[in-house]
Amino acid sequence: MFAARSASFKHAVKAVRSEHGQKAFGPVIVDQLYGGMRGLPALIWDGSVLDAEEGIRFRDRTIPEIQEALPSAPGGTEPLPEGLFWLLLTGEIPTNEQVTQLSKLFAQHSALPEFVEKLIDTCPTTLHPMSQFSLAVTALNHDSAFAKAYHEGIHKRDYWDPTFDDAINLIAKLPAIAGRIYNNVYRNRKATPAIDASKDYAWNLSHLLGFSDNEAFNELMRLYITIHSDHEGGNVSAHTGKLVGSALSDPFLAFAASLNGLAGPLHGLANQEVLVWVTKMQESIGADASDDAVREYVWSTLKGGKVVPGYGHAVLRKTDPRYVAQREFALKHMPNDKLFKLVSQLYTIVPKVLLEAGKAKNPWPNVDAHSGVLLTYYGLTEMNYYTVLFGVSRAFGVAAQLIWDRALGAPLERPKSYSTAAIAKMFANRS
Ligand code: CMX
Repeated sequence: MFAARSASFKHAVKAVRSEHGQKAFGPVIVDQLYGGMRGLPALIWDGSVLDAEEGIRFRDRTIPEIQEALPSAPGGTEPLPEGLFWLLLTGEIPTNEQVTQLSKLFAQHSALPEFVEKLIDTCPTTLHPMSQFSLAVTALNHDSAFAKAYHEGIHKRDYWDPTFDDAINLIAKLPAIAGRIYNNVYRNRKATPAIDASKDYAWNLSHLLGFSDNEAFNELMRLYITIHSDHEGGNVSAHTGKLVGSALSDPFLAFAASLNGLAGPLHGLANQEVLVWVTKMQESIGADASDDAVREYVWSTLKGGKVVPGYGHAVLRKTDPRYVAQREFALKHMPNDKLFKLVSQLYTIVPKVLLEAGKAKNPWPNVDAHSGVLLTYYGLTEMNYYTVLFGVSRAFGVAAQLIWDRALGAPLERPKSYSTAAIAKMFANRS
């Protein structure tokens, strides 16, 4: 089915390129070279598109639309991430039966090679969970179907096939890795339970962390993994995966690189940073602080030359719909939680301070401003673990992108860099 779909999409790409391939996309200004390439049109990814005002659309569907359209677990309402993966790959909403098949496929491939288990167990518990995560994912390349097929001389047109196998294996094994890291670091190396093949992916992740008795937490994991999966192609983790994959590094190596980018505080690690910051704020000004005290604390963060974590975005110019989805979950499940009230209080204060400070182009909260409070409510209080959950989710987007890149024959990425002297010379005689 994927083979037929990608073959017909190849024709669509060919048609666009033959009609528009030589047209200019717009001016590139020197500031974009120095300014982190903001807004530079440079990549193609059809799975999701980010609009500055509206937020993310997965295959042209907003978050509320996918919440409505994707299959849920029996008795639940939140979308199953398996459905999102299906949507990213095929552009179609799967049936309940198709999603169940995918859950089973992931469960079937969930076991880790023994040496990877040992590798994780060898890590000191003081090593950041994201570093352990990235190490383990890198090591999975030992059994990469793509690397083996490439070595054996596979034809280019068939690259997507072993990439697909690797992608399924990658996503399937992440709960076992994430669970083992969690139990080693925070549960005194407690044994991680086995996957239950009759359950969905998010339930199993929750189970391996020790939270599956609480159905509301399982629902949170379903929503969490779905909305963190993909955020168009240009963000650090998605782009890194694509870039490293473009060298025909296999999906394990490419996604490990994504994880290393996600582990940065301006990207995924912000979900850890938000809780660290909020906790310090509570220690400093008390749990029931007045708006004035909170405002002053936000100002002191800015004056200390630090960012307010969870606020701002390189593309978005409105409140992140992923924040809104999590806020709605909180309003439904924990409206009176103290920390949720503080997060809501920050929502009314931080944007005004950032606007007054006058630097941030977007003063509104992003996805990371809300996730930690939800996890804390259910007892997952270990803040420096939070980005691992983001990482499990991000694999769904990066893996789908890698499969499509191999199917479309995406070339090696190689943009051009310039020296400052070259730029100065280039414009020396122009007014
Ligand atoms: N707090 C303080 N200052 C901020 C800010 C914030 N939340 N957001 C932006 N700014 C500052 C920038 O640091 C920059 O300052 P300098 O000119 O001194 O370098 C200035 O405002 C302009 O930045 P921008 O164009 O608005 O934002 P960028 O595209 O450069 O950066 C981002 C975007 C997300 C890195 C930035 O908003 C930020 O650091 N936010 C806090 C960290 C965070 O929440 N990251 C998670 C993003 C979502 C994700 O990827 O997971």
